[in-house]
Amino acid sequence: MQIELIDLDFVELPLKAPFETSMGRESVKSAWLVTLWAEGIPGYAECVADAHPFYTEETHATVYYAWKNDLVPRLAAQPIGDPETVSTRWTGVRGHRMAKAALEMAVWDWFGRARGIPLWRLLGGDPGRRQIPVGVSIGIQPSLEALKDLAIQYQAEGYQRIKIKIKPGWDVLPVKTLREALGASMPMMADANSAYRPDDAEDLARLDDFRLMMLEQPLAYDDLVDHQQLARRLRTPICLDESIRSAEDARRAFQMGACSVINIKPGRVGGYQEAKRIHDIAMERGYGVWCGGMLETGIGRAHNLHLSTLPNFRWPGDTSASDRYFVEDLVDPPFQLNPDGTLSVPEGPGIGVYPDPDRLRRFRRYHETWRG
Ligand code: OSB
Ligand code: MG
Repeated sequence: MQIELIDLDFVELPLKAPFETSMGRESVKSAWLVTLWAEGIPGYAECVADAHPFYTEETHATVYYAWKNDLVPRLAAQPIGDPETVSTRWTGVRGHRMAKAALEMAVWDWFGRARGIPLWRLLGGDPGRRQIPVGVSIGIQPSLEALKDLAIQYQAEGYQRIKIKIKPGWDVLPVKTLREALGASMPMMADANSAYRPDDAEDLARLDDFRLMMLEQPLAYDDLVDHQQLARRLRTPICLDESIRSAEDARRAFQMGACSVINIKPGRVGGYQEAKRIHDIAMERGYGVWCGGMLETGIGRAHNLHLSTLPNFRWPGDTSASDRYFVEDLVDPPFQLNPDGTLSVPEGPGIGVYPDPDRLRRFRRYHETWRG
């Protein structure tokens, strides 16, 4: 394929309820949507960068300039024969993984559409995994009562695992409350988004009483060493999110015992190719992964479901149904939770969904077209 045109759409979708974490509070989901055009066929992806550099350092602004100055000129310079080769176009360009990922993932979607096959096939997914087990990630709530009500509601809807956001002062009591409310057998976990310091190990060890499946990213966003020390101290397995940006990070983390699980988000690690490498490194070493989320619209959600068909995605993902986030998603029909707590992988070519034109018009705040 030779990229002929790129449509950039900046969208804002109101969230049903604000999402609060140790990093802050969000009431609106904003994102760049990328559409690559070649031979009259589109390739869609959503960039997971946020407005502010709280989760990683990337923002809508850094993504825009990385695309404009470095990534798009390299990508559009010559035809692309195979989506596996996309990352070789930006050899020497450091960082900007979310910006790289959106372009690479749009190329993968394009190849799926051009060949008339669903993306999961192109990625090498397991044909037996067409329904993806999913959980839900619950933000910090105004009260224990509110948390309990929400978790019970999601459990009743059929979500297979409940994850809650924690921070110092909102950890042991919320976890204890939920364990009692949801019952001994409900899979539960907690995500701190780097809210703790190594000195907090004693407090974190109190979470060991509640049989959490894992504790996600308790310490610094760029750390492996302190997590290694903490992992020795806790019975609860450590899962890393922010700290793992590449397959090399994954190799180091497993080698030193900094974690025993990785939350894979293709946007965080630079795209599908790197995500697959991390998946494979974990599998070779006997560890599992699961697919995280970034409150994506239906476009990013579809991408995450296709990735989750790979065989070593062992735990329910954060890819919840559209109505957990939005009154109206960008895609129509929205993603719905099956009664067995799964989301179905879309079956059409590529990611199998596209932005609804009417909704895109209503949610779009800015548009730009680039010619290749
Ligand atoms: O740390 O996994 C995270 C949302 C935004 C940024 C970071 C994270 C999250 C979530 C929610 O936990 C995942 C989702 O429901 O998409
Ligand atoms: Mg996380």
